[in-house]
Amino acid sequence: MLKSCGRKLVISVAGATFACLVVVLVAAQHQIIQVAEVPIVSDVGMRSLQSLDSMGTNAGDQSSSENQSQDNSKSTNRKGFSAYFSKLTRDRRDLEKPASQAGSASEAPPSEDINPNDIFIAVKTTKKFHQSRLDLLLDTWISRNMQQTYVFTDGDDEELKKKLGSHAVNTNCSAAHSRQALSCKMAVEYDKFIESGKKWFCHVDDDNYVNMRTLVKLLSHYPHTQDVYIGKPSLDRPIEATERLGDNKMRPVNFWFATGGAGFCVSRGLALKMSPWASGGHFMNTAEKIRLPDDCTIGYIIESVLGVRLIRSNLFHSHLENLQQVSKSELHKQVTLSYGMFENKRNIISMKGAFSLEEDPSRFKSVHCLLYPDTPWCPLQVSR
Ligand SMILES: *[C@@H]1O[C@H](CO)[C@@H](O)[C@H](O)[C@H]1NC(C)=O
Ligand SMILES: CC(=O)N[C@H]1CO[C@H](CO)[C@@H](O)[C@@H]1O
Repeated sequence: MLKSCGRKLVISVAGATFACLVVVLVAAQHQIIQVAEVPIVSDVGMRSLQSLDSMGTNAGDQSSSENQSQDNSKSTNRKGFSAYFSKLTRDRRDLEKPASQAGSASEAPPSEDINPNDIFIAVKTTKKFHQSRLDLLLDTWISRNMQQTYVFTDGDDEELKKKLGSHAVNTNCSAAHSRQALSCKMAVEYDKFIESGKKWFCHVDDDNYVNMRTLVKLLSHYPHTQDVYIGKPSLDRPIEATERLGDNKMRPVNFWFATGGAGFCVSRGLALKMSPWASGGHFMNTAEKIRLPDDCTIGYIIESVLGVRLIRSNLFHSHLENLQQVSKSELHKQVTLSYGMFENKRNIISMKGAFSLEEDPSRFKSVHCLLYPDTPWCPLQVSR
């Protein structure tokens, strides 16, 4: 008996040792893989840095300011993408304090009773992403928010028209990913919002999930008649730009802006004040004056021209931050989410969810089933 116990002990000790060894080996291997991956990822960073200089000619991804943003943090980015991510993490921590401004507001009693119909959501896309990106949004959050969502694109699409009717807006802007084309779309978004008469203008990209409940909750803490600009900066300091004043005169300007890739909102009161610089053809002219993309131009008009400060919120998320850091238990509290890809390496939120990674690589279907378990296509077993 004792003997057999001893043998069992020996076996289990040997087993545990073996298991430990396996773990160590796997970990070591993982380390090697991680190390091997860094140059690849930083290479992507470098390439997108190089492409910055040719901003006017690049085409493709719809996120605009990011290239510009990276340009601004060139020195840090030279160290590679992992450094960039840890910088973002630091930023996130730094932002936690000012953001609690917007966060604690959600604990305070609402200042205005609004409903989803008071919000105008502009989704910026391009024709080549109608299937690959937009369909996912139409199946998930847009399906619940048809009345307040408008899609701004650059080509006619009968299928999209059938689904969205007049809410599918062909801006007639160029499909290029140029600064001009992006500003052209933002200009149309702005004009359509003013025309809509709604209380809040919110802009998102075609890789954003919008949680309408939390968005309504957040905005209800601010009066729409006041000056409110809310979102998340992608830089840890104000962007430095040069304002062209005419007569070949230039002036340096510094201002914060909310990155378009995470989504941002502007109150109607503030949007109306922006009109001389944003309505009709003015937005394009303003963007030209500082030679920056659409979301930076919004920040310029609001912060530099009108002197209104950006309210930071950590509830908005772009694919340029490390999405793994969005807390699983707080997923339902976020206002926007995103997903991205770096050379076969996914940047997505971490959640088990109703669907596998293969079925739902962006995790948006799983998020949608978490928020709306009664959706017909959500698996029954995840009734929360
Ligand atoms: C785009 O062009 C079409 C056809 O000329 C026009 O009907 C539509 O109003 C234009 N869209 C915008 C946003 O101006
Ligand atoms: C992060 C980002 O938007 N990067 C883009 C920068 O521009 C190049 C084109 O020159 C795109 O391919 C990248 O996706």
